[in-house]
Amino acid sequence: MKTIFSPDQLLHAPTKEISDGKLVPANEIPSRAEIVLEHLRKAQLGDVIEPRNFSLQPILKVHDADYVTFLQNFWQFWQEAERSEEEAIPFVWPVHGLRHDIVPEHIDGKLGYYSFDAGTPMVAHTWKSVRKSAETALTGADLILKGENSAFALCRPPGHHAHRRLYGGYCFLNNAAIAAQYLRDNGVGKVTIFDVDYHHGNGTQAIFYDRADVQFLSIHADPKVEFPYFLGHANERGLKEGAGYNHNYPLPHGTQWDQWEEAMEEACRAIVKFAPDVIVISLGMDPYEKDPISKFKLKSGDFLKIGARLAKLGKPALFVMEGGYAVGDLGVNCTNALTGYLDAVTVST
Ligand code: 6XA
Ligand code: ZN
Repeated sequence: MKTIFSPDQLLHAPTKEISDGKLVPANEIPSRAEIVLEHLRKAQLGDVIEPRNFSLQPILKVHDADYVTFLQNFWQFWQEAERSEEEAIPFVWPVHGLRHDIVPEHIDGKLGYYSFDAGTPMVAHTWKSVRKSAETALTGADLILKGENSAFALCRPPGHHAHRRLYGGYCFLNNAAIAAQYLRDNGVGKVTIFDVDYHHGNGTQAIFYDRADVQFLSIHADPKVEFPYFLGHANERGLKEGAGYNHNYPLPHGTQWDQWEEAMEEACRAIVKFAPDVIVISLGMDPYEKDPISKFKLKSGDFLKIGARLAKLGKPALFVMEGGYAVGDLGVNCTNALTGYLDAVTVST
């Protein structure tokens, strides 16, 4: 399986974030990608290649142009506003009852308008990294289009919380959604996005909520008690043509493999029924028992089982990395998911 990654994805390097009501050291840090690379190389998973350049067009199929322009020019606005801080954090949002139809001119208004949390700092090179991360996912999609059975897009920064015009949860561009849309635009009939990250993929859900050509399924911590809090309940089933194509499996804090696996089996039945041509896996390693910001209890070996079960679906698979912050074990867990997949594919063919 080829891995796609660009060193430019390391340039976004925030040092802090707001969490638990205080400034704490950032969790979504460049070393996450480095440790994954190191372990994939050790396991000889396959070649590591750089993403190719894309125009903005495939990104603009998923994100609104004014939002992309904001991300692209943000650091210039920040400097023009004579802000000396090296990390920009929003603090005011157009929540219930406030207007969304006028984009503020002021930098703090813009920051709040295009975000949904205070835990996602922007820094000088954020745009460069997030664009490359999206191009990493697109290059993975290209490999699948060229006939590869699987590919691993080592996306960092992650993407599944990003909406059409909102960033948050460490995500700016929705890498999995951009790849899925690109597959659709290049002749793939039906795409499933299966999100196994600990957190609900609210952005991906919202992007495809009224569509029947892209199925979305997510196994995650119950939003009643976990970020992102405001989306991810079981009764969100899709709208209009998309009714019935959205599946959420919220689980309680403390969930261990047996319960997680039951949800995965239910999700797999829905995937088989949908019969996609390609599966995009939003691969988060944060359901892991030692993850510092999560409360599920999956063990390193369980990621092998996740990979093997995905292989049994028998469809081309594009893995797109999302979360996972137990940096010491992240490389092992990610490699387990991918080798679990490859070993099972080898057995069944
Ligand atoms: C709140 C938690 C952000 C979650 C990020 C994540 N600061 N999403 O891992 O999948
Ligand atoms: Zn997560």
